[in-house]
Formats: sequence, C-alpha cells, structure tokens
Amino acid sequence: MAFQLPELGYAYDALEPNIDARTMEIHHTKHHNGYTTKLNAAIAGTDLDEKSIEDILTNLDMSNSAVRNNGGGFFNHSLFWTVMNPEDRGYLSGELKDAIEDAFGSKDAFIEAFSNAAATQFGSGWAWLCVHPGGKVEVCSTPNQDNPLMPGVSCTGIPILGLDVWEHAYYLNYQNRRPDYINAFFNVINWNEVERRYAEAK
Ligand code: MN3
Repeated sequence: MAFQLPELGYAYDALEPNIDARTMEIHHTKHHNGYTTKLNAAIAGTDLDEKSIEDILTNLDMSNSAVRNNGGGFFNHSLFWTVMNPEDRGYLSGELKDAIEDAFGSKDAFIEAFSNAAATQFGSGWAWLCVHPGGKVEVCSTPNQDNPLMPGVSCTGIPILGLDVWEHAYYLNYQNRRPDYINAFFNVINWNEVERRYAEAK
C-alpha cells in the first residue's frame, strides 16, 4: 500500500514571517512529495510494502540507501509539519516540561542544547528531541535523512520534535543564516503536538 503525502493542516503562508510561504510550498510539494514517490517506488513489490513507516525504519537495512533516504525523508517531514502550527500552539507544560527540566535544567537550557545540535550538524540533517522508555528525553542530530528510529544511528529513542536543517528548509529566506532560522523555529513550535507525542512515546 503506497504512502501518501500528508497535508500540512495549515496554509503555506501560515508560518510567516518565521518560515516563508514559498519555502513551505516547495518543501512540501517538491521535496516531501519526492521522498514519498521514491519511497513508494523503492518498496513496491518488496516485503516492506505492507509495513508502517515506523516499522520500516526501526528494522531498516541501512545499506538499502533508497529506503533509508526516502523513508527517512518521508517520516521526518511528516513529523516536521505537525510540530509547527501558526496558532493553538500551546506552551511547554506538564510532564514534558518536567522531563525537559530534569534533562537540561531549564527550558532555556533545552533551547540552547537543541539550537546547538541544529547549528552544528555539518551539512544537511536534522536536530531531534527524543524520548527513551520511562520518559527521559535527549537532544541529538543526524545527517541527511537519517533519524533516531534507524538502527545504529548515534542517538536512539522516539523522536517527538524535529527540525530540518537542510538548506532547502531555509535558504530562500535566510540564505546562509541557519541560526536565524533555528531561532524562528521556536516561535512556531506546536507544543500541544510535541506533548501528545511525548505522552504516546514514553
Ligand atoms: Mn526538508
């Protein structure tokens, strides 16, 4: 069964001025759509065809570069759109706030750690907030379209917040100013969704 490109759930211009409409449209209709189409081509007729994306990535043969790159790209962007929202974003609270304060000391220290992971990921990749069994959280980054679900990746756990730091995610508006894009991301995080994912994952 083929994977479908998910809808954003908001308009392309809804995250302006933090993320511009043109970037969002190209990112969704070209990049994410491309990963989705290529993932479907890569799994068609194989034993991966009936599996969930989480199952595919968790049990991935990392030498299968078509599924690694496009399955990762499909999953990562599907998560990314949901952890941003123009409105009804909520705020860091509840059990997730407690877990973040346990791990980092404060919300500000978490923001610094996450921003640092995003800024120092060399070349293309993602920054993540992951949850371990029991609820402990961790920040890390991965190259390309890898993610913490994949075997042998440097960080483990279930990703509940991700930031795309590929240049295609910010270059039109921010050019080489990745740190400005990272700062802007914190203005649009959908904490309600991150908390929902935390409760589900822990
Ligand atoms: Mn991207």
